[in-house]
This record gives sequence, structure tokens and C-alpha cells, in this order.
Amino acid sequence: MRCRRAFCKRASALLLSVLLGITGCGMELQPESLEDPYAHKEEGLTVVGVSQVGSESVWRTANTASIQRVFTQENGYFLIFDNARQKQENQIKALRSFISQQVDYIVFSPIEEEGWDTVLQEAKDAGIPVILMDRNVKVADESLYTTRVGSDFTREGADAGQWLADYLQEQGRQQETINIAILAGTEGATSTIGRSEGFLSVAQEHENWNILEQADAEFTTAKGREEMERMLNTYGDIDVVVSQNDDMAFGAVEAISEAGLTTGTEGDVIVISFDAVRKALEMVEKGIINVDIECNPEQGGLVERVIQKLERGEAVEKAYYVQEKVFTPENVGDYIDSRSY
Ligand code: GYE
Repeated sequence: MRCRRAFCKRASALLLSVLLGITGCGMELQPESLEDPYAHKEEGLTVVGVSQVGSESVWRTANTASIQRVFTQENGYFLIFDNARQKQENQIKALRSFISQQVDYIVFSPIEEEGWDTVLQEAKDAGIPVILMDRNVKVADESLYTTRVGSDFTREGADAGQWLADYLQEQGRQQETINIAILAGTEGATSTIGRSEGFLSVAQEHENWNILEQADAEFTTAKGREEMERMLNTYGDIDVVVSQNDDMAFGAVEAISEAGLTTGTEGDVIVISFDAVRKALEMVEKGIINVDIECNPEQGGLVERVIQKLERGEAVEKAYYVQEKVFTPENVGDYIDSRSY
């Protein structure tokens, strides 16, 4: 019975994926695989539908890779992966297709917090557990999702603020007016909300910190560069840039240097970034970025452990956090070589 059910699930999963134009990154769905798709497949795989936000950043690519490494057929899974290309409506469509395919689990990284009640109710009604990865949802009924695996973004933002407070103190600049420009990520995303809240909570304690603007730069390099350029033209003096991810920081550093200014430990503008991907860590080592607050994208393993617990009928927590560090020129050297993304 279990085998027949698994076969049906996978058959309908494949067909619907092809019909809906969903390409499986974990498993590329080639048209020819329709000829005899299951002849060589093991039975009894756990079917997992993953809806990813997009591919806006290096972090996101690493997050996707982490999922694809874990949810393989060798490990007992059939992965249906959908890239929503930064659109909530695409995520809702993907979730609905997972529901109609009767997947065993839905894993998804919600682009923004609001707007999920209806589709998550549909998943609940279909008896499909939903695991949030990376970002959170704001729903009236918290039982609409099983658990969330991700980062504590408010803590990350507070770490950034605390680092700045300590740094300014070391430099004897604690009385000076410090003009701060914030490059914010996607509006309404948990990572944007948390990093802002955490940083602003520390900023509030420092009367000399002057937040010039919080500009929406969507977590991309192109937007980071564009918004940085605009803010440099708008404000005469910017002492600190807080970039809510590395990709925006790359764009910001370019814009600052094009304006004839320098960044980092010896520079005109202090740069604080988040994510800590390899290229950014190298910039920390060179003193171009002052500090990088790590956000750990390696969440696939933790998501799988949650699924295994659920498979065994065990209770799970409502949230699981990944471990993260703060990188400065002093400690970054020990970590760069082992960074794979
Ligand atoms: O910082 C950014 C990505 O939500 C933690 O999204 C994630 C953020 C990450 O695009 O690079």
C-alpha cells in the first residue's frame, strides 16, 4: 500500500512539475524522463516540496545547495524544487502545486512575512506539515506551520550595533555625530525586519548616532550600488554604511570608491555587512569591510533532522536556530579557507 502510494505521489509529482514548468534543481526534469520515469527508482522515498525565494544573493545560492545536497534519492528523498524568482505569487502557486501533488513535507523560505494564512490553511487541511526555512511568517494561527529553521535576525542586528558601539569607543569617537546609512533587504522579509530592529535597538542608546536613511535595496548588488550612489549624492557626510547583506555591500563599496572615497579599517566609511560569504570575508581580511555578521545558510541538514523526527512521530520545537559568528580582521583568517560559498 505504502509503495503504491509513494509511486502515485512521485508519478503525479513529476507530471505536474513538468506541466507547471517547475524545474527540479535537485533533479533536472528532462522531457525524455517522461518516457519511463520510474523504472530505476527505489520505492518509498519521502517527497519534499521546497519553495525557494529566488537566487538574489550568494547566500541564497548556498542555501539552495545545502538543501539539494541533503534531499537526494540516495538519502531517501524525492525533491521537488521551485525557485519563486522573488515573487510571493509564484511561491503561493508552488505551495498549491505541492499540496495537489500530496507531497509528504513542504519546506519554504517565505519572501515576506505577511499573506500566507490562506495557503498554509490549505496545507494544514491536506495534512501536510510545513517547515519554514530561513525567514518567518506572520499568521494569525501559529499551528499553520510546524516549525522554523533559521537565524535569529534580531540578534544579528544587535551584534552589528554592539560591534559599532565598541569600535567607536576604541576610536574615541563616542561623542562625535555618526551619520549612518542603512541598505535594507527586501521589504517585509524577516531578515530585513530583524536586522533593522536589532541594530536600531542599539542605535537608540546612542544619541550621537544619526540614522540618515534606511534605503530599500532588495538584497542585490545592483540595487546596493544604485542606492549607495544616490545616498552619497544626497548626504554630504556618511560615516557608516550598514548593509543588510554582502551582495548589497559589494555594490556599496563600488559606489563609494567611484565617488573617490575609501572604506574599511583605514577608510573614510565604516562598512558593516551581514551573511559572511567567502568574497566578503576576503574583503574583511583586506580591511575593505570592517565587520561581517555571519548568517549561516547551511540549513538543509537541520531541516532534514526535523523531518526525521517528524517521521518517527517525535515532537519538534517551534524554532531551531543555526550557529553564527561575527567576523573582523582579527579572527577572519581562521575561517576563510574552510568557506565553501
Ligand atoms: O541575508 C540575503 C538573502 O533571508 C537570511 O536573504 C536571508 C537573506 C540573506 O538574499 O543574502
